[in-house]
Amino acid sequence: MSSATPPLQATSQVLGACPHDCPDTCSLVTTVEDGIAKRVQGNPDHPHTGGVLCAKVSKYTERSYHPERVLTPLRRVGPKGSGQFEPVGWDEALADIAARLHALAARDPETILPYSYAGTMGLVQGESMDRRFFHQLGASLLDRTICSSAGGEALNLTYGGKLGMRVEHFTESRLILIWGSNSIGSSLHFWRYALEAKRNGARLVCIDPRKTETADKCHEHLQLLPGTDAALALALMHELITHGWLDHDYIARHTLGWEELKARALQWPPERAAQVCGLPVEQIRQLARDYGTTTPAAIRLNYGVQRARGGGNAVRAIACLPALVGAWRHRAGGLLLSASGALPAQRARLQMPHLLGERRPRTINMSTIGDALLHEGGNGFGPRVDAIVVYNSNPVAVAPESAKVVAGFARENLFTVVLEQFMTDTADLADYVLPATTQIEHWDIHGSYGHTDVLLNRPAIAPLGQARSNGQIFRDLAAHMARHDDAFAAAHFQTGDEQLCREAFEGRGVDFNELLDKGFATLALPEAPFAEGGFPTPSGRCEFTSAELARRGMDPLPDYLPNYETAETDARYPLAMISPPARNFLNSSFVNVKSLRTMEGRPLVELHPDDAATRGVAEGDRVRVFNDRGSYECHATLNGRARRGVVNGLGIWWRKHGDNGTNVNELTHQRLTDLGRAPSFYDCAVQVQRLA
Ligand SMILES: Nc1nc2c(c(=O)[nH]1)N[C@H]1C(S)=C(S)[C@@H](COP(=O)(O)OP(=O)(O)OC[C@H]3O[C@@H](n4cnc5c(=O)[nH]c(N)nc54)[C@H](O)[C@@H]3O)O[C@H]1N2
Ligand SMILES: Nc1nc2c(c(=O)[nH]1)N[C@H]1C(S)=C(S)[C@@H](COP(=O)(O)OP(=O)(O)OC[C@H]3O[C@@H](n4cnc5c(=O)[nH]c(N)nc54)[C@H](O)[C@@H]3O)O[C@H]1N2
Ligand code: SF4
Ligand SMILES: [Mo]
Repeated sequence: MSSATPPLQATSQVLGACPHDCPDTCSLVTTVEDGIAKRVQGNPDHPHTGGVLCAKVSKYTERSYHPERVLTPLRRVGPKGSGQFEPVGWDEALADIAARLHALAARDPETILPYSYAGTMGLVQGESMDRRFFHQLGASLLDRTICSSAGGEALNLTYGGKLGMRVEHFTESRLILIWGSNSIGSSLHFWRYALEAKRNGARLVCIDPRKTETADKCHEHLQLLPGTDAALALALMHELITHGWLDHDYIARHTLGWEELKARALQWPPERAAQVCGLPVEQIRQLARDYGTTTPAAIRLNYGVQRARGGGNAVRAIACLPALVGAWRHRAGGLLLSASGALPAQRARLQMPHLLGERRPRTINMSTIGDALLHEGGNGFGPRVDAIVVYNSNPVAVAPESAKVVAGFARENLFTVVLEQFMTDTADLADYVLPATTQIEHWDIHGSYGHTDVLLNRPAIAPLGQARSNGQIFRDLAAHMARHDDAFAAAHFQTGDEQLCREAFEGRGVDFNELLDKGFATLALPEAPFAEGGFPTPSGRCEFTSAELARRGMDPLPDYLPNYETAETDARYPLAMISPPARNFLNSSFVNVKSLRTMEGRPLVELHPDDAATRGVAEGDRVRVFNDRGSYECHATLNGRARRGVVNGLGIWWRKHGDNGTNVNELTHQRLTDLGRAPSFYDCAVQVQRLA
């Protein structure tokens, strides 16, 4: 079905993997005719993909062959941000970049910062040669917190790892709580399993401040206020306890801190939570009854819950529920937030942290990149950041408090290199833009955070124009660095992308030949991970109380922490804004694909009709959404998806497509979550005003 290198025969089908930051990690089949990719489809032989792709990646060829692809290296000629660039040869660009990075490193390598996230989730194009390069350099380290680290740390503290149910077993669940996830939009293949469960008679419950497409299709929707999930979870515990809907045997054998958690939960009668969450008390009681009396019950938790101040505590509180009712005993019971902890990847081999030697560079949090780039240095921060190398990310659009991010990237004394496929908001502010390949042009290998298969991605076509893979770019950059520093001449800076794919799971129970043959391989993992306890925590139990949190001087039990920004904290901004992803974009990717942008229409904010009426706003009106940090102009829609007091600013448009050159992140702030040092994107108070 596939060919090892770009195909020689006239028509072929090449197996790949979807690179995007999505839990589904689909297996792709690219049809190639005469060296041109004609279409990208879902692999019918891969069970999780089931031959179906989302609308976005069905348009992948439109994205790869987009007329606005960056296909040559570009060097800035005008002032920063003027958008004036000239094409430049690879050698000239890389020689200059290497010379400038070398000069900075000779003074202090911590002045250099890599900035990358999950533009591709591939282990090779995402986190291999790049890391080797920056480790050798001794550059500042990046704390990659922008998405999942609050929930991730909460799982680590409670279960001992990012571990959970196998997604395919949701089909056998009798009750599914879809908690903080618009699965139809963001995890279509999980939704297919949930639908199968529904057909088998399962009850589906959605817990989300927004009336999403997913909420529309569930039996019940709890439309709580943003950032109040911990209160809801504690009230559910209260009901489980007072009604005796508990698995005492499981609690006694496999949990830590039951008496303490019980005392905490008993402070949360449903009436109290109803007040905090803005929910009818009967709805909370009913959910507790369903959860306490239905077996097996499963929770599909997702990242919507953890993007507020108390997001880590909320995930911890929710993660306690399956242990209380013994849901883990069944393979179709328990919880799934992320299964990425089970991935046996050879990360150290790919990334070579030992190249740091004795050096221990400072770490900069990607979620506060605005402040970091504006920092003059000193005061415990270390040196000013003088160079940033961005790849697989578009921070100017996606990082919080954009005004500061833009000001940081606009610094004339910041040397910025962006590896990109397109002229994003971030690329616009670069000194050099280096053309990167798309997924159908390079090798890669992928784990998944929503299922437990490993996928191989083969190149289907030759790189377009002069594009090079990230792996290739860092190999080439290392070759230029070697003129200044022998260490970069080492053989590990020459490992090719295909070889890196082979090394990624070598000796870890994943058969590369099976990957070459089928495109995917399933990890050998237990059917029900915690049926017999065995949590990889220090105590070996599900830790309701955490000695680690106590050691940090924090509350060892999960609790409800109110949002940073509420109507009470500042009466001028009475509306809570959340900014979940738009269905036809993937974060800020695909915003430039015309067919998808047409489906999304234009930048929107969803308002409740009552909140609109008091502001004189009608359907389709232009509005200004604002707070002290900035102003975002877009159009209002009263489509029934917003609850009273909450506005939904769907993300993440490119700033340059915005009515006033901004997007939702003009309004978000850089304060971090309780756990995991993550951004609190959905903890953001605003006001809305009609524009003439
Ligand atoms: N189409 C599409 N798919 C995507 C993405 C995309 O941009 N577009 N992004 C990908 C990425 S990077 C990620 S991390 C995943 C995210 O995957 P999910 O976390 O499943 O993301 P969403 O589906 O947006 O679900 C977040 C939901 O949480 C809700 N929410 C907001 N605040 C709260 C709250 O306080 N409590 C509760 N209970 N719910 C809340 C939002 O209204 C939204 O419906 O999706 C991935 N998939
Ligand atoms: N307000 C608000 N902000 C948010 C969120 C939200 O819900 N609300 N969600 C947050 C979340 S969950 C996340 S994960 C972040 C995501 O933020 P990012 O990780 O920055 O994701 P994208 O916006 O998709 O940008 C990825 C970029 O990588 C590029 N790219 C893709 N593949 C390659 C490659 O192989 N090589 C190179 N060099 N480039 C490549 C793409 O062209 C794209 O421009 O945004 C966060 N920001
Ligand atoms: S974005 Fe998600 S649903 Fe769409 S093809 Fe990729 S993995 Fe599948
Ligand atoms: Mo994310």
